[in-house]
Amino acid sequence: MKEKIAKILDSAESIACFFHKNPDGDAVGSALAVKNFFKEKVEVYSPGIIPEVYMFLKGADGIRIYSDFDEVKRAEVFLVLDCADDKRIPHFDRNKANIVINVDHHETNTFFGDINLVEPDRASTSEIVFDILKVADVSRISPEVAECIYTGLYTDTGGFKFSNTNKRSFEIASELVDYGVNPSRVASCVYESYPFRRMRLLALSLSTLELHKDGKIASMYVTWDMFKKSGAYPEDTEDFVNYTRAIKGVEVGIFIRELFSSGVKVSLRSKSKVNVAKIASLFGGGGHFNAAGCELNCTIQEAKNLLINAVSAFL
Ligand SMILES: [Mn+2]
Repeated sequence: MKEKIAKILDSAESIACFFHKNPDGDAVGSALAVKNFFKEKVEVYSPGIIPEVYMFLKGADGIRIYSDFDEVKRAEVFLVLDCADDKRIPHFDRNKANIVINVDHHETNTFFGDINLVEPDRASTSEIVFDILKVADVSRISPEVAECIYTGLYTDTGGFKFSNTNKRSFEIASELVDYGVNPSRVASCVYESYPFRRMRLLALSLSTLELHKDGKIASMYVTWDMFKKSGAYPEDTEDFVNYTRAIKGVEVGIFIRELFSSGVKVSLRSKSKVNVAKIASLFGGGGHFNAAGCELNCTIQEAKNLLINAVSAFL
């Protein structure tokens, strides 16, 4: 399968890469690895703004942000990365490509591609992309390509902290260092380069932190008013949810962000026992065992109560 995908990508005249809304380091890293490997023939499209912390990756400033699918050019291959469902790509029109390739590691993947490479046991999509690129041509894996892949693996394992971190993660990381990655540079770019406005927002959000159910559940939220007060943007809330899980005794952390239009976006994190992807799927969302999310058309308080009740049933 990887040989087949490598061949298709290598011989294609044009490739367009896509990933989900609210892109994270794995989504951006996977796509930019492909861009930096196959160069000019690749165009990377994002349905939303790229979080500022990933702008250090080579090619990040060339990502096309689109609001309407009319802005997306026809391509021989649509390569969809780190995306469980093509419904998560707004207005996705597969008829603008000859072939859709779906490369992902979400257990909930819907196999929407013409070719589907889905490996739920992998910590990141980036490392699957790494496999494909190595098959295509190891000599073209530059330090920049390796850095994109490393960033995906590094962020999806929460800096090699989450339960998806295993021997294989470190082996891949070690291999990527051989290809020229500087781990301390990536760590500093990702976790020590936040805009100040993010910290102002975090201070406001942390004041909403609460424990429920004998301290097994923690919740925290961000309102539109807090965005206005801090000058921060929705993409600045990436990783806020991890503060809920960071508390001793907490099994499940809930983070709720008020959406501009209406409704809320919920992020769920668990330490080990609780499958939050299952809980998120009750509300039309999805994700991984320890990290998942969903959107709800209700207020923050309503979402908080709904989620606390749903999570309690799994404790
Ligand atoms: Mn991922």
